[in-house]
Amino acid sequence: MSSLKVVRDMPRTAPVCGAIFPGAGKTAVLERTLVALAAELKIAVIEGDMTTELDADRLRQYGFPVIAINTGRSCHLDSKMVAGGIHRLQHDHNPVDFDLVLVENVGNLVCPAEFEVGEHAKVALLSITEGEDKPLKYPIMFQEADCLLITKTDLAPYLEVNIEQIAANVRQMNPHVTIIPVSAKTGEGLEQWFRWVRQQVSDRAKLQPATQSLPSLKH
Ligand SMILES: Nc1nc2c(ncn2[C@@H]2O[C@H](COP(=O)(O)OP(=O)(O)OP(=O)(O)O)[C@@H](O)[C@H]2O)c(=O)[nH]1
Ligand SMILES: [Mg+2]
Repeated sequence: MSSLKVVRDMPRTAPVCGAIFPGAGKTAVLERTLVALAAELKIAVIEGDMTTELDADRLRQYGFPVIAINTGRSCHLDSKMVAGGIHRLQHDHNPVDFDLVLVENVGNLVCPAEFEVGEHAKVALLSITEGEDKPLKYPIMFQEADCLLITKTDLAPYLEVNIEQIAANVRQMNPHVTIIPVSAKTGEGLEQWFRWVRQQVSDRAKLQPATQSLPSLKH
């Protein structure tokens, strides 16, 4: 079985992959998400970084399993790495029956968009500090995303940035993407993000009822 299929067949999960720009606020949004959804969902995190477990350590304090994957010289996670992470989850938490596996990809604006990891939904994050033109200059991630979080909206009063224009540029690339402006600092927009995550999990649960074991990884 290919590693892509292993990830896609992960029972009752909706892996979400947030991946764009170092420092866009991926880990900050994940921290908020773990706190907000702790009571209702069993969550695991696969945390990809080129080096260090700094982000994984930030997330471990919330009590959910966090698998750290160092990609070394590679600028993105691939499906084999994520499948390996899922099997580590299975080994440490048997039987695996997670409602949601969140995957933080390496912060990078090109590579993570080009390599599938088998996620059921892809979330891109773009900070308002990056400017309105980035969706036009780096279109691939925006074309691939199911959801775009426009992050750090609390900084809007200090910047000359037009959030409506960012959203319009993204829609030009991808008319179907769900766009949610958020601030992990003030909490603005996060309720809408949590609703979107819950909806992904419930849609996925309807498609694939829970099972008690994972498919084996052969490659
Ligand atoms: N003002 C403001 N700062 C934020 C917000 N979210 C994150 N930050 C700050 O932005 C910096 C990067 O946040 P992270 O959550 O580490 O970003 P990341 O995308 O996970 O970064 P990498 O994993 O290194 O690519 C930190 O200094 C955060 O405190 C926000 O909503 N508002
Ligand atoms: Mg991070």
